[in-house]
Amino acid sequence: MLHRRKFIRAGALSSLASLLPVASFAIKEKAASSALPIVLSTWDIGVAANKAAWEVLQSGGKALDAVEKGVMVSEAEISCCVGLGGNPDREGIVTLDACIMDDAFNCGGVAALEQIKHPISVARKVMEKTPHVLLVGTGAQQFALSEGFTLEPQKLSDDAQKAYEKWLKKSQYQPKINIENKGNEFDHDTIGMIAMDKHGNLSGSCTTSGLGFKMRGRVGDSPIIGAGLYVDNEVGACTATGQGEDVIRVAGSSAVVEAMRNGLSPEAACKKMIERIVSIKKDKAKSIQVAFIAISKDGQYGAYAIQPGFSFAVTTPQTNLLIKAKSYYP
Ligand code: SD4
Repeated sequence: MLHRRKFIRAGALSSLASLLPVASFAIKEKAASSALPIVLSTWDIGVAANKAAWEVLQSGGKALDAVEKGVMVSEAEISCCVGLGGNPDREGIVTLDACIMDDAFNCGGVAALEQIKHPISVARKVMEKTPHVLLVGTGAQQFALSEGFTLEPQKLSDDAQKAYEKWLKKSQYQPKINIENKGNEFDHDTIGMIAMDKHGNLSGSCTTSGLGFKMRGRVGDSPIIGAGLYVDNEVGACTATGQGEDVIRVAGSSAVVEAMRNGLSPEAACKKMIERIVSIKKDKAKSIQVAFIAISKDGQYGAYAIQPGFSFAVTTPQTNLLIKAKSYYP
């Protein structure tokens, strides 16, 4: 159950961070400790996820632990589309993608992982226990089992079963803006989370069941470091949601972090990448959604989307908000 009511919708506040003067890179090195810790995550499902992350952060825990614990809430929620409760691919099989990145360029991911409840935790094991960054398919599943994860039954949730049966009637691949799954605007198939702990260290996570009714074997941006997630502890962190193919082609999250390195605020950096995607897609941009959220090293945060309807959850010592992001199209 989401805890949306506890949050204030504060669209106007989303611009506050970007109104702060752009700090020079040297100043950005000094995190504004009064604003720490901070955690941001995508969509309304971020509200419940932030709550779990906040428990780690406020007790002095590491951002890396917070971003893992936080998104595990969404992965475990069977009525949510992020984990095994999500919509399947065209063959009727749920495949999960996830990645995680810490404050020292350590990173790990899994893609097309089946029957494992917490892909984010497998991604963390890939990061910590293997010489690799990304494991996919049966190899990722074998690795998970060898690390003590258990195999869940290959069964669709009731909602996903209904959605799949409906989809099979036409078998058309046509994602709907902001409603990639289940037809409920509060249910999303992806959560990206970025956090800075009280020591000023950044980490991020991203986990998804991917676009519903995707081709078998399709992998989106979410498990790809630089696309769905990027963290540079000297500069900032970013994660993405929406049409993964269009995030991958511009190395979206990495590009947002680079824009912050060049002095843009988090919101301005997200906006710049959204504008680039729109200019690449031309007219087709009208029918896709992509959104970025970002935190800079000095504790500013921001977001930007192609379409209206994207919200992100922000928790700091002073705030606990669900913010409607600004968008390219009104
Ligand atoms: C993907 N980026 O698999 C994910 C989907 C998503 O909200 O973010 N949906 O392409």
